[in-house]
Amino acid sequence: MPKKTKEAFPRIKKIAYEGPQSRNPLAFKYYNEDEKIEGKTMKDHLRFSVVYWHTFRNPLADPFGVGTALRPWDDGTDSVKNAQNRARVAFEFMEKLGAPYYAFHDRDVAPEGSSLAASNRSLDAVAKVLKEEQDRTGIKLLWGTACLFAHPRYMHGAATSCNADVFAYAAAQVKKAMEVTKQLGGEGYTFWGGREGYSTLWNTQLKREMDHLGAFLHMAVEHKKKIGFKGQFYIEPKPKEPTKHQYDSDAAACLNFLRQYDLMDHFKLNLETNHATLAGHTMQHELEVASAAGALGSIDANTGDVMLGWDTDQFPTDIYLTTQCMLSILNHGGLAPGGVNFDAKVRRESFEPVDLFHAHIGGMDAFARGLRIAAAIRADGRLNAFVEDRYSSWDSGVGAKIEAGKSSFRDLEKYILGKSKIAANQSGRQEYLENLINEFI
Ligand code: XUL
Ligand code: CO
Repeated sequence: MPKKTKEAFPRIKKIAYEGPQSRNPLAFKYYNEDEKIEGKTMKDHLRFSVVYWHTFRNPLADPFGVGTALRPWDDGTDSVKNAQNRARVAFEFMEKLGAPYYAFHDRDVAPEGSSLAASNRSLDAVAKVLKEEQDRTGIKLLWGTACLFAHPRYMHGAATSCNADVFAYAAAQVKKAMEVTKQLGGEGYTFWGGREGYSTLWNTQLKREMDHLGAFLHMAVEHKKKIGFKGQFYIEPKPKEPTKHQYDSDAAACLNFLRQYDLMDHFKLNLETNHATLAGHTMQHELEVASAAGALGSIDANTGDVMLGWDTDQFPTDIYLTTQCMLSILNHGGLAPGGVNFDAKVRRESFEPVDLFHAHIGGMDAFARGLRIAAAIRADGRLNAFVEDRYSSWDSGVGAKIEAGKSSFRDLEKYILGKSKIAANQSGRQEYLENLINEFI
C-alpha cells in the first residue's frame, strides 16, 4: 500500500484544549474531550465526525466560478493512488483535530470507474487504506453512504427513477457501499434522497416513485440482515435541492413515509440544520419531532445563512443554535450510535488548508459550549420546572384521567357542566424564558 510521503499539515500540531482564556486560534477554548459533563466525557456526548465530501473533496466552486481550494497533497488526477494518498491525509487531519469519527460517500473516497465492477475495485483499494488508517489512529466510521446523485445516470433520481435499470444500478451500488461500511466497522449507514423527488409533476408518477423508494429501503433492510451489518440505518430529510420537491422533505414527512411503508423499526433520522431551515423549520423543531417518535438518530451539524436561501452548509458557530441542539439531545438521552457530524464546508474565500482546522475547531467549540450551557440549564432546573408546572393540570384529576385513556366526550361534558368556571390560563412567559436562557449564554 503506498505510504504518504510527507506530512500534509507540517506546521500544525495536535489541537489542544487551552481553555476560554487562550488566544491561540489553533486551540480549543471549550472542547475538552475528557472532561465530564453529566457524568459522561465531552467526547462521548458529542461524538464529532468529519465529512469526507466537503473537507477533502469539495473544490469550493460556486455557480459563478471554479474551485478555489488549495490542497497541495492532491495531484489533480482521478487515480486510485491519489485517492489513497488523500485518505492518509484525511487521517492526518482528523488525528491532529482529535475527531473520533468520520463519514463518507463511496464516490468521495474512491473514483468512479467505467463500470460498476471497476468502481467496486477502486473502492476496495481505497477501503484498504481507510482500514489501515483507522487501525493506526483509532478513528472510527460514524456512517457510510452511497453517492446516488452526482453521476448523470441519476438525473431522474435513483430509487425513484423512471428508469428501472437505474434503480437496479443504485441497488447494486448501495449493496457494495453497505458491505464496505460493514468491513470498516461503520456504526451506521445513511440514506439521503439525493435526487429522490421531482422537478415537475407533469412527468411524474408520484405514488409509483414513493412505492419504489419503499421497496428499495426494504431491500436494504433485507441485505443488512443477510450480511449481518449491525449499524443503525438513517434517513436524512431535506425538502429541496437538487430537486424542487424531495420526498424525504422533513422529519414529519420521513416519519410518515417510514410508517406507511412499515420501516419504522429499521430507521432513525439523521437531521441536518440547513435542511431544517430550508424546510421552514428550526433544527430544534426537527429534533423534537424526531425525539417524540423515538427516532432521533444522528445530526449533520451545520447552518445556513439568513440572507441566502440555499443550502450553504456553513460551520455552526451560533451558541443559541448549539445550545438548543444540545438541550434536545441531552433531554433525548444522547445520540449514540449517532454523532455530531460536520456536514459543512468552508467558504470559497477560505481556500487554504489551515481554514479546514479553523472551521472544525469553531464548530467543535460551539457544540462544546452548547453542551456546557445545556447541562447548566438542566442543572439549574428552572426551565424544566416551569414547563412541568405549565402542564401540571395533566398530573391529576381530569387531565390524568384523559391521559390514562379513561375519559369520553360524555364524561368531559358532564365534568364541564358541573363546574361553575374552568381553571384560569397562566402566562406562557416566553420573554421571561428567553431572558432565563440568556443568563446561561
Ligand atoms: C446533502 C447532504 C448529504 C448527506 C449525505 O445536502 O446533506 O451530504 O448528508 O448524502
Ligand atoms: Co447531510
